[in-house]
Amino acid sequence: MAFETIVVDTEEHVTTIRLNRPDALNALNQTLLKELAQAVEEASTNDNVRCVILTGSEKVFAAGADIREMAEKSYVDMMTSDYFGPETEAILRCRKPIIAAVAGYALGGGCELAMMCDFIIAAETAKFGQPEINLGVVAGLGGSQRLTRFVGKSKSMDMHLTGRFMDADEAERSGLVSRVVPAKRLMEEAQGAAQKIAEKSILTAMVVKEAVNRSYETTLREGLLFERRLFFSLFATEDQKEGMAAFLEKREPQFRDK
Ligand code: CO8
Repeated sequence: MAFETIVVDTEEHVTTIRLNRPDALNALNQTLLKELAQAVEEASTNDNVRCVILTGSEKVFAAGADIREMAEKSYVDMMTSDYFGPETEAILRCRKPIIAAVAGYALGGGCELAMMCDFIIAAETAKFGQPEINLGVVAGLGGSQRLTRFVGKSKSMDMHLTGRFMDADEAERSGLVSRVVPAKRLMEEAQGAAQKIAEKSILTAMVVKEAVNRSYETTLREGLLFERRLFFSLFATEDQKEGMAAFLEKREPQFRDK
């Protein structure tokens, strides 16, 4: 399927979605969000796909929501269209793991989009920020909530109130990104991680994603109970039998997603 603002490629069970609006530094407009939601939904429901990588260019992941598109909108326009709402819901509904591979700027909605993914691998060139305050607005795609959960109140307030950018080292130190690699190795690293995930049982990977995400939505007590129930439930699967048998027989497991 041909898209206008993204490039999608599926190889060896991994779908790579590349944001592609170079003239606007991959700014997120309605077309891009709709296309992205469609590509993620397709990957989520395609049995051949086991992991998704979301990336931008070498210079920029995404410089935020498209300021040109938003500038003249009214409160009523935003409210009645539920601007970006259904599209981001579609991304969050994806049951397959999504890795964000970030080089260059990930600002505003760009930073928020990366944080919607399951984890972030950053190039040394990555720069994260929530500079919406410079435009007279606040984060609107989860920045005030997710960044605060990632890096804590003090750093999140600093980022949102001053609009300053965080480099890759600081992002790794603060827990925003899982790994930092030289820029030229970014896609290799992301693909390596995606391949590792693709080798697992997709059933188990989906359960892992659900369990970790639940930790952001619930109390510790409820989360622990939820995890325990999921753990028990996996004993109803062939992949649990295969995984444990393979360990005991000192061989690689052959998962069948059953
Ligand atoms: N929207 C639209 N166009 C953009 C954006 C953007 N966010 N960012 C850059 N561009 C465009 C520029 O206008 C310029 O276009 P042109 O060549 O036609 O003038 C082109 O991209 C190149 O940009 P620069 O010349 O500025 O490039 P620099 O390398 O000098 O600077 C920066 C790069 C630092 C990234 C700079 O472009 C910048 O600060 N961009 C804006 C960053 C920003 O403020 N992001 C937050 C946007 S608001 C947001 O994301 C809210 C999300 C919540 C949505 C909620 C929905 C419910």
